[in-house]
Amino acid sequence: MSPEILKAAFADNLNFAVGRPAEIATPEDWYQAIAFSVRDRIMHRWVRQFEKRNAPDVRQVAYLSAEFLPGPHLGNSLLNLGITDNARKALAGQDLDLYIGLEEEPGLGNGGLGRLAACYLDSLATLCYPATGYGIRYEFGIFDQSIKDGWQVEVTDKWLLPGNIWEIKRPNFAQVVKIGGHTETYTDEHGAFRVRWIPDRVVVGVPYDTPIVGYLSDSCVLLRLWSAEAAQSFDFADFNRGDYYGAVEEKVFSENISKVLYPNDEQLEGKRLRLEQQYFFVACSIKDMIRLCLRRGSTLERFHEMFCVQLNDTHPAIAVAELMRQLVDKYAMPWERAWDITRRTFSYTNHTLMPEALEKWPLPLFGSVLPRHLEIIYEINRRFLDEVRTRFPGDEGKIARLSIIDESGEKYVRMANLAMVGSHTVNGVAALHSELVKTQLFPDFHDLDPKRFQNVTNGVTPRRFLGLSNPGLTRLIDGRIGDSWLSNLDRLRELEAFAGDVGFQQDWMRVKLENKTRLARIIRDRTGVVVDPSSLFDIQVKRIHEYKRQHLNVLHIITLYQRIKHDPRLQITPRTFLFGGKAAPGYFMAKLIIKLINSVAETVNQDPAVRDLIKVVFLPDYNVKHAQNIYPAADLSEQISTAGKEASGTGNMKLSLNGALTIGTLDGANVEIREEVGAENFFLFGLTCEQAARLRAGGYNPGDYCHGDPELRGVIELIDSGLFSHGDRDLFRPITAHLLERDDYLLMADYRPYVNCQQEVDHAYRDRHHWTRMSILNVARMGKFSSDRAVREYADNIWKLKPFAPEA
Ligand code: GLS
Repeated sequence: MSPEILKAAFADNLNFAVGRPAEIATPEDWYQAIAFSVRDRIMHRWVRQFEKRNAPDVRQVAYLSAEFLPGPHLGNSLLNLGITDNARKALAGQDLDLYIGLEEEPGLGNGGLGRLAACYLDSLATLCYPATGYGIRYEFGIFDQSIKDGWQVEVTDKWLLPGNIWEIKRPNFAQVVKIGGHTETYTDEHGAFRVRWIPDRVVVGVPYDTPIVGYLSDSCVLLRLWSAEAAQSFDFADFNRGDYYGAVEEKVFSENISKVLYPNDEQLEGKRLRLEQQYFFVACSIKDMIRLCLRRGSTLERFHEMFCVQLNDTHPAIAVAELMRQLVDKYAMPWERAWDITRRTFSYTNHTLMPEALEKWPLPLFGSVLPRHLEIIYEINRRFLDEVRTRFPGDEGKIARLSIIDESGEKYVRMANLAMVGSHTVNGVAALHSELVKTQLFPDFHDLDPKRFQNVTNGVTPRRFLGLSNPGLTRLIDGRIGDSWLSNLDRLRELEAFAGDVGFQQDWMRVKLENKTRLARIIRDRTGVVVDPSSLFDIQVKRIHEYKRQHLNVLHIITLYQRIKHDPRLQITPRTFLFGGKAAPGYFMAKLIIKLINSVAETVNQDPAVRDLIKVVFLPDYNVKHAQNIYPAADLSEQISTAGKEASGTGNMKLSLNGALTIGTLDGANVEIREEVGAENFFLFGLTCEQAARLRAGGYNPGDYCHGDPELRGVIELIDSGLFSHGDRDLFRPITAHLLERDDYLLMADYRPYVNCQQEVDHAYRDRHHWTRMSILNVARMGKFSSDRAVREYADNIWKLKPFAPEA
């Protein structure tokens, strides 16, 4: 698409869609005009593919996810369409990057899980798989984080306020969803015994569609997000009686369902509204698939041939019971047949072993929201447990563990067991995690049917996280190995040949320095802290969680601080420690860790004795947009979770892909990253998963580690002395007391190995050529972690899905 054509398109859209004369157009107006022009081009592709996508023999994947975190669309869509340079030319002197930067991102997810879903949509589109991502159009996404006095403050995310150009409302495909009430039996016209659900209320789900275009592939996938509306938004009967508020009440009540994203990562929020959200989007999506299946002239007997449905964690697991309800109650299919179709339709990805994330709903609550589903789940469970009993007669313990209903105390519906029973395949998200899913999480299910278990190691899209975020490095790589690596990441291997090339290393260092200089400016503008771009940028960006151990990182910082204070002539590699991440609003310890980081930053950054050898920064409001500025500037990537706790991680991949070296434990995908990049190019420390388990089993006493290590003791004492809290000795006591008394995440045991490993990092960074060689090798060996590879594995091994050729 030539610059002239784009120029005309921008002008047309400024005129017709935005309605502003060029002379007075603001940057926001220009952003809109460009976005409309890009959307037009995506729509063109979308419409052109319509018939192919909807051909009777085309099988589709439906990716059901309560979270999608796509990031701003404009920059990525320009890149994927291959028109960034021409768009720049078309704007002749105007600042395209400024316009791209104006876009509000849809924060419809908490962290890794939602971002993974977005990476998979990018790869599904790029590889031309027919796919739809189904989710919720939250009016308010993840809160914006600001920092006041070192504490996190949550601010409502009003992402829809400026309007959302990328979505198209489709009221003609709206679905009605029932909630609450009771069930009744009746006899149908053929004399058959049937059940119907009489709800308390109904809401309408209206889909909003965002087409996602693939990278230079001409193909699109759809992100279809459901928004809740009242079935009847204004009750004239109430209004005429003079009850104005009553008349709009139902509207407010119904719209609540898609109002706000629950801001917890890896934590169950057992609230009625959350269950309603889950059911709402699942019911709309299943009905939408049934509609599409019937429209294509197929019968529901072939539903599983038309659709495979991936459950992104247990949040959409109610889909198993919903499909059964539709097939049995609405379409009068015999139970056995419906169950066979259901089992062939679903597959389930587990994303966490954290017990607090495993969803279970109190039975009375579940029954009051979904009375018919509870009956269906009982029947699924009864039949399933009968089978188990024939295989393991008399093993009541096993039956209790496998049951979808937890009856050990107060009764619960276990969503993971429902997902397991209703799926043909379950997978974990990294090799280690998939092993732990078999051995720790679902050992009884594994005994029952080991063939059902698979691993698909996560991947990330190199388009957004290298091509778009790091244009300098992209150009440098293109210059050596051509540009086809962006859709075939294994080709980065060709960079290995240049790892020792001094000229290439210098270019590599130059690009990194430019990226760091840019980030240093952002840090200064957003926090007021001045950092030196030539210092080592040591970065930990991710949700704040005790298991991710941001506070272990802080213990190291205080260790260095202590050393510098004790020895005024000490020479260490100057470092900038950068943190970013949100804490769940109700997670006290995580919020206190943010306060600790900011308090240590305040003390250390101002202390002249530190001689600027270390700087500590907490960059507020970590989100996709900010991540894109941070990854390219990282020298060191902190992946320091307690072994066995991080299912995979994906930030670890993005940072390494941008040339950061990892300091990490043998946890999640770190294990595979280390395998790929080579042990000599990875800073490993800490307990393994088995060692951690043994330590705990043997009666772990964290206090012993502290008392046996004067330096560690000094660090803890310094925190308790009130030095970082204006003399308040109690402020951080919940953290230090927990570390000394319980230390669930084994920081005390891993402290010394971590600090020693950091010393190796310090030394390694002094040899810049060697460091750069390691950095190049990290990038060269990241091919495995492309989401294209992951999506192909899902398609081949789980979904049995074929790409379609987008060109007619
Ligand atoms: C998560 C895991 O914690 C991450 O390790 C994983 O990379 C991600 C995607 O698989 O899923 N699970 C979760 O609930 N939030 C996550 O980020």
